[in-house]
Amino acid sequence: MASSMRLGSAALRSSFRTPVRTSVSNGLRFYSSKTSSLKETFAAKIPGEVEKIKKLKKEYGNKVVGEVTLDQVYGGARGIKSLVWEGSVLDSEEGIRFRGKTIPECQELLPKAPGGQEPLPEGLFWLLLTGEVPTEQQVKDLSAEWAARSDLPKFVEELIDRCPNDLHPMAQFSVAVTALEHESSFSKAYAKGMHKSQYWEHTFEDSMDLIAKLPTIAARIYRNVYKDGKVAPVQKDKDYSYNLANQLGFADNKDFVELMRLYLTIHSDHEGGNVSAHTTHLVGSALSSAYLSLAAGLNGLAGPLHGLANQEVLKWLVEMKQAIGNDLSDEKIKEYLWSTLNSGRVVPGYGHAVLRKTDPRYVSQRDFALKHLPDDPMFKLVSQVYKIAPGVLTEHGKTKNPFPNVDAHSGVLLQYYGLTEQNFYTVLFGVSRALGVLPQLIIDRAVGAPIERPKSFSTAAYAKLVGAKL
Ligand code: HAX
Repeated sequence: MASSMRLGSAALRSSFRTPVRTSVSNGLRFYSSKTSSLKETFAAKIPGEVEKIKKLKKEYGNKVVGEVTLDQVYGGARGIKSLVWEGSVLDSEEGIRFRGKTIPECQELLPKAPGGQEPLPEGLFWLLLTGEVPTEQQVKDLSAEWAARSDLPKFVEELIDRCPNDLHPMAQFSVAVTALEHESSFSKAYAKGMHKSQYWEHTFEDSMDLIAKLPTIAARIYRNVYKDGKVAPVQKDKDYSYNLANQLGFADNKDFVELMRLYLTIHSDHEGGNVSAHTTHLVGSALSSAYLSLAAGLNGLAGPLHGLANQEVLKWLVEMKQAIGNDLSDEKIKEYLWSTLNSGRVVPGYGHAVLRKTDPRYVSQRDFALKHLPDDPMFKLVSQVYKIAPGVLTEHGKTKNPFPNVDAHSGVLLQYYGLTEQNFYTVLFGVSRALGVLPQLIIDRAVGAPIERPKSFSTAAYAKLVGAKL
């Protein structure tokens, strides 16, 4: 690995000194000098990052960073330190920081659309990949870049169109992203015989293409399943979130567009151990392309204990509303929460594997609701649940975290603007998640991260290891 890092750094230094303007170079596509601006910013950082890791490993490589108990082995690897994730770190009390910045700090620092108040997710992508807050112009260029790359191959459009309407939107999403493998610059170059130093560039190109196409894929699924099947073309002069909102059919409402900007920013990254992030990273470690890696991550996001919880929450809230009507008294909410728990189900949107306080992603969505929809009956219900559920869950005594996570709020915001089809919600989550997991995939390939291969044992072997007689 060390030699590939050395070669990578040298090759990068020479290949990125001058802006690349050609449309095809060494099998890599460059759309304009603007493209290389993000690429150059990132490329300039690689030698330093590689050096840092090398030094850390050389000087501290044999230091112990933690111990592992048998409980952790059988407990879903909770808390075991074994992953590297540069974009974000999750503190159990404080919540997520993106490159050291809290959500409110990102809301303040990242560029916004003209007249907008929420950050543009383009800026977050830049921050996650490079560690730097981009300028407004850099973000504008990135919006244009993604719009320019957004066309879907015909066969992918047809593939989506042929999916039965009752195939879950997340399965359709995964099928479409997997099929884009056909376009993979990485896989084509690998098949021809590519040098390790080029891995990251092809991963970068694939990631940029993939991210650019996600809104069109998402909108095509939505319009096919729930509307007339017609998808508006991407507007090349508009930002990513505007285009997603417009293609879904909701851009007439500028508050919905703002919601998309916030939503796509805050759902992107939540460090490396969650199922979608870890899966994308793991599959990528086998040198599967960005398309195959993200598709795998999306399949994990589609599970009800992970991303699908945002669909489950709204379904659960709607059922609760039907059951209790307009009586949102503490007693009624408490009763409903207990009926959920007593039927052996989890309260969706509550609890977390790492967090032990209210998720700041929940808080930022609550702030949005307080600003834009304070009188919405469903928001009032969500607020009441927020007041009562932590006490009930604490009394129930199982969950380590009785507070709400990101999924407890998102559905209520979407339904307020008319996007009521809950089964679609996780697709939006998936579009956002790509903006968090793909920067790490590019970084993985740039620093020469190895194929992942933790050790497993059988129960009999663990018993022997700890000296147990079973
Ligand atoms: N309602 C009822 N019981 C809950 C609970 C909840 N919201 N959260 C946890 N528990 C239970 C667990 O099921 C577990 O019970 P058993 O011992 O009987 O298996 C016990 O409390 C201990 O769990 P934990 O250690 O607190 O939580 P985990 O790390 O095992 O799981 C989960 C974390 C998020 C999966 C869990 O809290 C949960 O199922 N929450 C509801 C679903 C949800 O909101 N998922 C989205 C999480 C955020 C996310 O990934 N978004 O994409």
